[in-house]
Amino acid sequence: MGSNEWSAKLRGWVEQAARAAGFDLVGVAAVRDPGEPAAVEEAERFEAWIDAGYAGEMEYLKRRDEAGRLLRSGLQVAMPWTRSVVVCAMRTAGARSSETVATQAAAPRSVDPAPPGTGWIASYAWSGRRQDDGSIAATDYHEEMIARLRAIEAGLLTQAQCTTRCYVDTGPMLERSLAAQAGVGWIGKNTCVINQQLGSGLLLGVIVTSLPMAEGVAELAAADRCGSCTRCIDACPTGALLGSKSADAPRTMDASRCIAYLTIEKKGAIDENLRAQMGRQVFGCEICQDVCPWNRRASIDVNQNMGAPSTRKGWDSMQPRVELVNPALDWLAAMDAREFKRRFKGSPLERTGRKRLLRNVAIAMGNSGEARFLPQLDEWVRSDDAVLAEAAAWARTRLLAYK
Ligand code: B12
Ligand code: SF4
Ligand code: SF4
Repeated sequence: MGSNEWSAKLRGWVEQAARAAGFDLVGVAAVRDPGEPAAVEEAERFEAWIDAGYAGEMEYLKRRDEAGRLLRSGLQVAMPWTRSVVVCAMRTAGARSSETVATQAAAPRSVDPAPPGTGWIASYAWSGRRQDDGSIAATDYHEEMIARLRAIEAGLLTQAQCTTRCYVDTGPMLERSLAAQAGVGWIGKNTCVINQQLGSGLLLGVIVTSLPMAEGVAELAAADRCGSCTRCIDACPTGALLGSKSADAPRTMDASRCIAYLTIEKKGAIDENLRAQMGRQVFGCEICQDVCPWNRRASIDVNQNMGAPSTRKGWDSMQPRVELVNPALDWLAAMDAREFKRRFKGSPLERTGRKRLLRNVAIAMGNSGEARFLPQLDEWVRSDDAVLAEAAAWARTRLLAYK
């Protein structure tokens, strides 16, 4: 007969299983009762965030149940049966890149000097799987991680009597908050989960379970190590981070100003007042992570709390695709629909699509100071795609002003 609660033994088993599945970090946390002060505080914080308009046009974050409660304001809103979560974390292809890009002593960063006329693609989207011919085909962490979570889930169901669900990104929950409760890391002023050893170049996956914690099995919450630092807040080009010098400053962002939102999520035209600040980012943004001292210090050793050193399993499908580091803007611009599909099918860029990527490339060209991009922009100004044509016209005007 299987266990019907999280004993220390079962937790030890799940930690081993997660490492065997290729995760770098794992933690277990009890789901808070909705009436608990910390749960009420979190629900109120999330509601206030939505009410302030910080979610921009991300309508899925604003969904409510029939009683009017925000679906993401607490795990038990959408899934009343939940009692605990297993939170797993895997380093991004970018965080792993220093180990495979032979010329780099450290992972390449968006804030390092780069060849003129190049853009930046967020390093979580660099991942790929090596093919027999030596090339690397794009992969997406959602699919890679969900398969690994399901392998752990299958094992868990043989060890314990419970109901489970696996989620990567898309579940009705605040994954970062659950990760903090499970001891994966603390929530930094850049709003990312930061692990003391591995930094914040982490992707999260969650197994929700109906298993309660056994009495005396404590959670291992990680200490907050931001202190009076404000590097991320100071470096954010659009002023999206709303924290302060104070160690207990809120860890909040106005996502409607965040370049990751503008480049990946925002459909249509991007607010003209934010375009110049977008710099060369064409997909996502990592500036507030790249300036964080904890990412400089990140090593490949897993937090002592979590046990053995990081496994290399899972590497096969999370290899960095070196051609996506500092991609030339004219290389991206020249990709027709077929070439875009060939390069990005199966990658996180596929969902954002070529149309939005070209809009972002046009803006980055405008910010580049490189007059050689004027003919491409002239061509786009005549495009049938009104959003691209308008972004190109803006970029053209900006480039001409550099002269
Ligand atoms: C919407 C979303 C975005 C939005 C908004 C981001 C944001 N900061 O809110 C945009 C598009 C901007 C975005 C960007 C990115 N994202 Co995103 N995103 C999400 C998503 C789908 C929902 C997050 C959400 O609900 N945000 C709303 C705010 C209010 O929630 P929150 O930040 O979780 O904040 C809560 C906690 O911080 C908590 N809180 C605040 N203070 C404290 C203090 C304590 C002690 C505790 C316990 C809690 C707590 O209260 C808040 C709730 O009100 C999650 C997946 C998920 N389901 O959770 C991924 C997720 C957060 N994103 C992720 C990633 C990787 C990114 C990018 C790095 C991608 C990129 N390179 O461009 C950037 C990072 C930008 C940044 N600095 O945050 C990872 C985070 C990994 C990590 N190490 O933290 C996640 C978990 C996806 C995943 N499965 O791995 N993202
Ligand atoms: S991801 Fe970029 S735009 Fe968003 S908060 Fe961080 S630095 Fe600012
Ligand atoms: S840059 Fe400083 S304040 Fe920002 S997340 Fe890192 S340690 Fe915290």
